[in-house]
Amino acid sequence: MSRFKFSVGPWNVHEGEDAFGPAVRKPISFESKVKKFKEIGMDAIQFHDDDAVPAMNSLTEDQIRKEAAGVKEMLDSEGLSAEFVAPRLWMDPHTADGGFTSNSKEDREFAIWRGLRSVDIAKELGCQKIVLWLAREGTLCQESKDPVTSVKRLVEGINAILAYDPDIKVLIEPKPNEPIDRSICPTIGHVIGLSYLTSAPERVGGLIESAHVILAGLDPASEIGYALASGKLWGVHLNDQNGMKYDQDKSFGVENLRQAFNQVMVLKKHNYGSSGEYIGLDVKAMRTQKQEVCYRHIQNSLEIFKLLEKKVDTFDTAYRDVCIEKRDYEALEFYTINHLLKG
Ligand code: XUL
Ligand code: MN
Repeated sequence: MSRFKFSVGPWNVHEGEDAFGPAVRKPISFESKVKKFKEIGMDAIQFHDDDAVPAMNSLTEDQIRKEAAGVKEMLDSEGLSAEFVAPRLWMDPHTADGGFTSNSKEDREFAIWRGLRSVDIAKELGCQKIVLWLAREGTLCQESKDPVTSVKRLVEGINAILAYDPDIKVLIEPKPNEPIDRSICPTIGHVIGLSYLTSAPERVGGLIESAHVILAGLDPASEIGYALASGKLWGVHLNDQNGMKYDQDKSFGVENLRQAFNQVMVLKKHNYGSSGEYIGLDVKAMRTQKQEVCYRHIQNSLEIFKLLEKKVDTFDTAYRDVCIEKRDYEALEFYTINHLLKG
């Protein structure tokens, strides 16, 4: 029995469209996704603001709160919680040049408006976490944005969210690139540094996604460790990624099994989850997957995580310590691989 709680977002079951081709699967309603997530073994749902309240730009603040309250009723009836709300600041034409760091004042104000509405939605859903995946906070054209001004604008945006509600926590999800290049927060180190520039550093932390770390050429378990040591790991998006290419969001552990094992190891050993944090998944089905098996990647990720938990439990730490004592890291590596290969 896993001691962790698990979460997933509705975007993790999608129709298979990509930059080169259209949808290949039928859309599934939000309600039926939520039911299926519960059946698979999820404890909570992750939300973008407009997953909870579609077409929110054309609604009043009251209407937004009312719609969110309806979603909360639905979650309650399924016995599910909400983990976080993330303003979707990359789809809207207002955010073509970024949200908080756009060169347009009007667009920056729009980003803050969506940030504050995300807080309203989070309160209605009964959660306190706002996730900022800073999709377009960077640039493809270096001369178009002064890097110092960009950091200050980002801090201003976060400060506005922090000031709006004293219980809200902001979790920045770093990613080095895609859709933009030269991200302002490419790694968790940047996130933690930025947290101390805000008006309430104790309410600004991070959410680490395995694939984003691999895209930065780094090791997910090390990045997770850095955030845990800083007391700033408040969410994870476990998944996998084949090298430094486009963002693949593959099932957890399917490409880099040893790295996945070490992620589970560091999370378990250092009591991630003891303050209610979830093991969040951010995985996408391959485009080739048929309709009737379009949840398989979520089931697989959960199963692989649980199998790796058993591998962590049966890892011979006494033998590891002997190897460390003798400084025989070749022996330790062989033991680790052998342990993972054993049935
Ligand atoms: C993008 C990404 C997003 C965030 C949620 O790469 O990971 O799905 O996790 O906004
Ligand atoms: Mn993610």
